Amino acid sequence: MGSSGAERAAERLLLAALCSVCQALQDGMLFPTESPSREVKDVSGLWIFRADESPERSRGFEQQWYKSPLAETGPVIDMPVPSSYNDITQDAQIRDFIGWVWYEKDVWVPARWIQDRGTRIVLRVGSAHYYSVLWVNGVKVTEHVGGHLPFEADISGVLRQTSGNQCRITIAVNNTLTLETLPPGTIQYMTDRSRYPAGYFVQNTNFDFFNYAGIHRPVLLYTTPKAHIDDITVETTFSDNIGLVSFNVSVLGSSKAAVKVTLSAQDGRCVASADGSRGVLKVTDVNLWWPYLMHENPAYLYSMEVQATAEDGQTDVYTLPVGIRTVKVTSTQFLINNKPFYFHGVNKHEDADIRGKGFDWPLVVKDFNLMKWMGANSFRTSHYPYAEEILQMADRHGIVIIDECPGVGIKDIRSFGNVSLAHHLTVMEELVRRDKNHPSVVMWSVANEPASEMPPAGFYFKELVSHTRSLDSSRPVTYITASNYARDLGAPYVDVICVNSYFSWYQDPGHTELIGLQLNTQFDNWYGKYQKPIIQSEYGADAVPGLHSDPPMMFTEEYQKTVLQNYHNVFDQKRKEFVIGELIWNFADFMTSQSIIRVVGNKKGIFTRQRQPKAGAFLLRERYWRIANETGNTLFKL
Ligand code: GCB
Repeated sequence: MGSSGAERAAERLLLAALCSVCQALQDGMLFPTESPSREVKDVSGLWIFRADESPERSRGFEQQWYKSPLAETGPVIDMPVPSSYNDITQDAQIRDFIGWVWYEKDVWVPARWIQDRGTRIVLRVGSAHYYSVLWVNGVKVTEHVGGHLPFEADISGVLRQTSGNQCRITIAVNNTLTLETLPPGTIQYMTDRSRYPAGYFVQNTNFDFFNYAGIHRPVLLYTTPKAHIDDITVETTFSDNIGLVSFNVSVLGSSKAAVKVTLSAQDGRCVASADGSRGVLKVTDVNLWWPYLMHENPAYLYSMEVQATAEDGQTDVYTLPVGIRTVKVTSTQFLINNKPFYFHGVNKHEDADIRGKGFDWPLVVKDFNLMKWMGANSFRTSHYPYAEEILQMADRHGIVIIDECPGVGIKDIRSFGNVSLAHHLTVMEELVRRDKNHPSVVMWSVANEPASEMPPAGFYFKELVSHTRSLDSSRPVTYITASNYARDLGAPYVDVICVNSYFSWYQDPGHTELIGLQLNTQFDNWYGKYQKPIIQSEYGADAVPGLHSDPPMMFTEEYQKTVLQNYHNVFDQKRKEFVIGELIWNFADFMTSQSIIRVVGNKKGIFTRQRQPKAGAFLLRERYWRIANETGNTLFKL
């Protein structure tokens, strides 16, 4: 790539795409499900792929690779979807590739979809990192900025105008990060010709995970009737034994659709119904949605069926799981259903061998089994929104979520400007639009460890937090901080203080005896200044599995355990006061970029990357089950 070709291309695309995202936000983003009026066809699987290795990464656009089958314009390789492309081949150039890559798949669209003009056909990508452009049969149908949220396009017209049932889907994806993307990054050209060849560049980032790229979540085709349910918003509360579900349904394609809403219990019994697109359902003898280990019958979900019947008699049906629960924050507590909730959980990553950040059901189910095994009642989606399927699992298992946007590594003052802020607000809109109806989501996190001591951070976070609250007033808002409390400019705006610290690791390495003092000081400083409840949102130590020493030394399993124990002693004191949670960093080892402080990735997992326990996992298991029995409303057996 010559001078700043990739950057310029990325920036041009960013601006164009932001406009289309703003418009798209007027529409909903309901998870595609089947119903009597809707069909879903998963077109994930084996796709073909080519990285554009031209110096400017622009050959694909110049030669219009989307116009004809990709195999006709050059060599292609097999590429699974969903998956990151980085670890699939034996080629380090593909692993570390920066720029445009091209994916293509031919699919058949059922003839009845095309013939029935009352059917709307939508192409949806669960997520692709970072910029994406989509074509169907050579016609551009949409583009999207941002690596962790879904995007979709109505392709009915294109399919009907082009070649009928055959559908060639082309997706170009670019992982170039700029100062204004989330997360931010920069491309650096190396100009010393005695050390680097002409055109040599690297991508610099300030976050500690590998910048996996590609189509990370399923690609779906789905149908709705032309007049269709576009979005549903529910908010829940209760009083004594009466649950209240307020709903708002938006219908597109008909201005006079008749909407009917029915709420059913788990045994199929209808417990409430209403006519109209807005209203409140009353549920007597309500079964509340409780977190795992807080109640003997956690994660109770009702089923809300929405029917919209248009003037022509066509009915669209969409069913949404609904958990009835409340969330409140006081100066010392986090309340779920008016009862104190203590977060004993984990921070995760979407990360695994071979597939990178690609969605994978076996991995998701294994991770939930491990979380439940260890007695974790919560996790944070560090450092970006996770797949919707994961949130659905959390709803069904009662695992509480702090839902984080990809605002990680915001360290450069140029990333606090207006363009960055506008994009950050848009990403929060996309995130809230997607995740607002999940009972498991109890708090929004707008960023992780930004340089919140820089002067623009005050204005930036004030805007960001208040905008997020205006999108959803039913949940608290936070961001995760690592900075010195006295210099933090964003903390006045958040509802809960979330602090990361690594005493005896990044500070005073080897000195676990200092943890008690330093952690107490940390908590007292933050609480003294803000009088808000505090979550220890990260703490931990690297442990290379199988490495042992006694007395403990850094990188051994014993050292990781000792760090944890020292933190726990303080948590046990402070949770009687204002500490409302502890989230270990990290659930599992994960891949990072290569550096002298990472031994094939970050090893702070209490499980290995292959999900086998280290000694720390057993320690946390004992602890979490004990805490559950102390703080839950019932007794649980380990
Ligand atoms: C942090 C970051 C996290 C890192 C972790 C570490 O503070 O939030 O992304 O991976 O520390 O292990 O350094």
